[in-house]
Amino acid sequence: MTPPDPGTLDLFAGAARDVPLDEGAVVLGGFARGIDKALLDTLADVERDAPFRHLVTPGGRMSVAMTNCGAAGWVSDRNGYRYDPIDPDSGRRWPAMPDVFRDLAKSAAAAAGFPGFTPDACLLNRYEPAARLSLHQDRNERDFGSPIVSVSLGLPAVFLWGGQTRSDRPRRVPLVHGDVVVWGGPARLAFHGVHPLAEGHHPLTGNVRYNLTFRHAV
Ligand code: MD3
Ligand code: FE
Repeated sequence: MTPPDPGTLDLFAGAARDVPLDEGAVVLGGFARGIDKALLDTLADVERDAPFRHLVTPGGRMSVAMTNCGAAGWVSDRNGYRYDPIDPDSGRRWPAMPDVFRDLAKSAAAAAGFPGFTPDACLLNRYEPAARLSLHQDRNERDFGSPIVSVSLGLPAVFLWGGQTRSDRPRRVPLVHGDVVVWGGPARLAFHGVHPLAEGHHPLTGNVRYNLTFRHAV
């Protein structure tokens, strides 16, 4: 038996798979699929200027590798987290946010009911098998009135959608290549995380999942 190729297996065969998760949160199924190669080529450009690295948080070394583009980038060290216009590894500004990234983020936000989204920070996450993100809130941005737009590329992942408190039992939401999720309004400060990535092979990314999150941070 040949395993299905995740690049061509499409159970929904082009049909929209838009799933409301909660008030203010919606999965735009496959929204970025048509421009996946452009996104990955552009990601490679960003990575050339600002390589992925494993940040250290007050809780230890992250299994997810990260980099940024845009006017500010999310960084962390033993003392805590912040948005910073300078990449601490290079001492230079983060790469500018590419138009193909910004245009996608703005059109996804508008499609989800958040017109006028002006992202100024894009955090790029790279998951290799077993990499995970424990339940957290994103609250380092100055403006909780703006949504966050997230784009999944490469291997599938199980996203954990918690509630407004850490103790709410999280729901599991599968996210696949090309899915875009928009989180705003009452969903903006929900707890969320990502299950350890399963081994796999994606035709465009190999054994890796990328996630881009667009934020209005500064
Ligand atoms: C819900 N990234 O970078 S994207 C993160 O798949 C992060 O790499 C995950 O959580 C990933 O902070 C999840 C979905 C996401 C991003 C931000 C959110 C969901 C969110 C902010 C508020 C609520
Ligand atoms: Fe997050």
